[in-house]
Formats: sequence, C-alpha cells, structure tokens
Amino acid sequence: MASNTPTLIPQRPVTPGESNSDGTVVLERRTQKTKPPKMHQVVMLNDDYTPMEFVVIVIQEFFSKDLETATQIMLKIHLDGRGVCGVYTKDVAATKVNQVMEAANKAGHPLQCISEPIDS
Ligand code: TYC
Repeated sequence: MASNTPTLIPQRPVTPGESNSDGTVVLERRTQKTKPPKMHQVVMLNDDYTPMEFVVIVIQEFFSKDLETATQIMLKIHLDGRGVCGVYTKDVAATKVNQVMEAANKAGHPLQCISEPIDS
C-alpha cells in the first residue's frame, strides 16, 4: 500500500544571500565555536614543617601519581618553593585544593596549596 507520508529530501546548507527551496533567504550563517575550558594548575607550596612523607602521600592520593612521580614532585617543591601537582578545569582544581587543605589541617600540618589559571 502506498504511503501518503511526504518524503523529506535532504537539503544542502545554502550560502548567505542564496534562496532556500521554499523561497526563504539565509541572511547570516555562523559556524558554532565552542572554546575549550580555561585550565587551572594546582600548585603546592613548600614549608619547613610538613613531613616529606605526608606530601608524597597527598600527591599520590589526590593527584593520582605513582610513588616515584609523587616523590619527584615533592622534591621539586622542597627545592624550588613550589610545584605543579596537576592541571584541571577551574571547579576540579578548586576541589583538589580543598581536599589537600582539609587533609593537611586534619593532620595538623601547615601545607598550602593554591589554584592558578594557566594562559594558553
Ligand atoms: N620542606 C619540607 C620538609 O623539609 C617538605 C615539604 C615538601 C613540605 C613539599 C611542603 O609542599 C611541601 N619537611
């Protein structure tokens, strides 16, 4: 049995100024541009009191680093005064900072951690 359903013929996108098949005219067509989110780095700061072992554990736990990588990052912080533990979207970076600060406060260590936007 023949169907009465109208057949939709796919139309190619018309260029601005050109008429559509129904007589309408596209005045402007913008290509959608979704920019990737701005990224933030979580930076840990050195101090004289937080034990190295604690810093290594925190980096492993909250930044998913293995023992060797976490140790390298901790030593870099110890020597340079600061070091990047990871790069995330703004909200995730803020969560990481809160997790580190809460763990440090609970353990009674003065460890400090900040989030900063990276330009690119
Ligand atoms: N400087 C600390 C010490 O000698 C170790 C340390 C490393 C502390 C990294 C903080 O973010 C830090 N015990």
